[in-house]
Amino acid sequence: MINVLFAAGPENWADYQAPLRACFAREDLNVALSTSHAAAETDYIIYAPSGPLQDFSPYRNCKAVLSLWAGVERIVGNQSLTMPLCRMVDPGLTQGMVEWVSGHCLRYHLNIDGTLSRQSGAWDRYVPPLASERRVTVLGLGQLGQACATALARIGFDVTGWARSAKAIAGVRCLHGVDGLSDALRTAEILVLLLPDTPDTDTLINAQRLAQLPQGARILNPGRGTLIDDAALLAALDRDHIAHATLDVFRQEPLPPDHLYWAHPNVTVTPHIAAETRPETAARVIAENIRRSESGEPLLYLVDRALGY
Ligand code: NDP
Ligand code: OXD
Repeated sequence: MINVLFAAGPENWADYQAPLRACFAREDLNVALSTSHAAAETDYIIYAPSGPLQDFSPYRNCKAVLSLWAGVERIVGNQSLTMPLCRMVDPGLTQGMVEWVSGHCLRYHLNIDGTLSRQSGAWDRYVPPLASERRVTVLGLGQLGQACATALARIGFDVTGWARSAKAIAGVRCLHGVDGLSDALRTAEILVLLLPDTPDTDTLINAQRLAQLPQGARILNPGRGTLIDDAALLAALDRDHIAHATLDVFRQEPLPPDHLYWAHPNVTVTPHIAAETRPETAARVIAENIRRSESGEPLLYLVDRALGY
């Protein structure tokens, strides 16, 4: 019997219980799934940062912690976590992110906000350029950034991507390193942030880097709030260097009611909904990883604890 502890919070239990059981059965895994296994008898832990479990030290026989979240900044530095940590790479989550990013890029590209606010009776013909004339930069070319960059290139956008290491992605101009970042920013009419929250990415988008963006650039941040220096972004918005920002993630969530982003006319706030882990598809990933571990195969989506993602 394999004891799997669901420690991803009571609010998720109802949604995940049935898909997980179905996937364990499909993989022929003899699993006891519960929200309350004895610590020493727990083989795997399903984790979310919103869940109650933060001290992993009693789980001395646990073979892996399997996160339901893609971003692991709230667990990766946990000193009590001595077992392998896998993050979530879920086709449902990826598809959600592709839809959110593509939708908001098209919204900016077609000036949909401006068109909707012009219902005045004036026959004011705004003809947008074609997507091939619109330069979009995606910072972060991992599971999500790569899928979004590819989708944007398929729509026809002129896409540049940037990551820590060199990449080759069909239809995307791939850059990396410090020089690559300046190039990637210089051309970004629309900038998409899909980097993880790590010490290296903290406040990457500061005043100096915002100044490198073209006049009138727009920013989409579905990555993490820590990527942006908020004061610098607000200043760049106030002087119209940045025309608009759509922000899904924040240093403090929920975003406090008195935060300047809420009232700013050129900011759209979305409440961390860009992409949600989907129980049906995520359960397959969890079951596949337990199957792999039990048969001695390498785990999928292992987090590099030194890099922080
Ligand atoms: P991945 O780990 O697959 O990709 C991360 C990417 O960022 C990689 O391309 C990596 O480069 C790059 N990167 C990391 N550090 C640096 C750095 N210092 N300089 C340059 N590039 C760097 O993550 P995902 O694509 O799966 O997810 C990205 C983030 O999206 C998550 O960490 C999370 O914060 C956020 N997210 C937000 C959601 C939402 O609803 N708003 C939902 C899910 C995720 P390299 O390829 O070279 O390693
Ligand atoms: C995640 C998220 O990291 O929802 O999965 O932000």
